[in-house]
Amino acid sequence: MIKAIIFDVDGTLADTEDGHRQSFNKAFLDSGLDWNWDVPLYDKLLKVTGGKERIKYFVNDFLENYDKPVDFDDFVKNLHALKTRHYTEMIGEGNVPLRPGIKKLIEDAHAAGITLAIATTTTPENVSALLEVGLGPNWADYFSANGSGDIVPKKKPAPDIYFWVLERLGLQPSDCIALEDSENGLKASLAAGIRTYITTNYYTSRQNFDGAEAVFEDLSDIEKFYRTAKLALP
Ligand code: XBP
Ligand code: MG
Repeated sequence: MIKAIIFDVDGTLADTEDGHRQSFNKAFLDSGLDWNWDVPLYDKLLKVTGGKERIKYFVNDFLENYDKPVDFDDFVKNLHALKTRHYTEMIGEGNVPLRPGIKKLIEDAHAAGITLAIATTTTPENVSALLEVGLGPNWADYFSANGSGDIVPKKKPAPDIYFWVLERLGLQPSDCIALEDSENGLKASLAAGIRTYITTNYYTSRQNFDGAEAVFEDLSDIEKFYRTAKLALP
């Protein structure tokens, strides 16, 4: 019996990654940096989760002859905060809808008394901005735990954020299922012992999903997902 569904955010609840990419580029422009993450480069950079970690990955592994500022950590933190402002502003304009079937799944599961939670490496403000638009001002009422951002030492593919959520829910991994979009996310949820379903997107469709219970392009056929995951919904 599934007692809880744990949702990843970026790429799963909504197709947000290109919005992140554009927001990084706006922050670079504002900061006078001639960095531009085009889609092919961002596809490579998505190997690293977490925006701050991704900026450092870019500087260390993709830039040549770049003199890091002395207070490099502060520099990255400030640059990322600027990116988050751009991203939340963009999301607030309401042009990034929840992916097909997501709203119905959340409403059906919540109505049936299934516990819902979030396990993401993105920044908490990004989750609020997305779900205020997608689920309304009381979006947080649907979720019993909201694990996001820097609250754990290691981000996906480490399982830390999933362990953080399980601990808050007081549930065993076997009581839950996870919904993810990426190989990093799947590695994290599997390492936490949680059966995981995948919905793919432009950036993740070619990744390795060995170990997933099932892989869907999206949840537009939500009844098929309910049958596959043996969810007695609605
Ligand atoms: C996806 C990520 C995040 C976003 C960018 O998170 O790895 O880092 O790409 O958001 P998930 P931030 O799939 O776990 O939801 O810049 O706020 O990290
Ligand atoms: Mg994701």
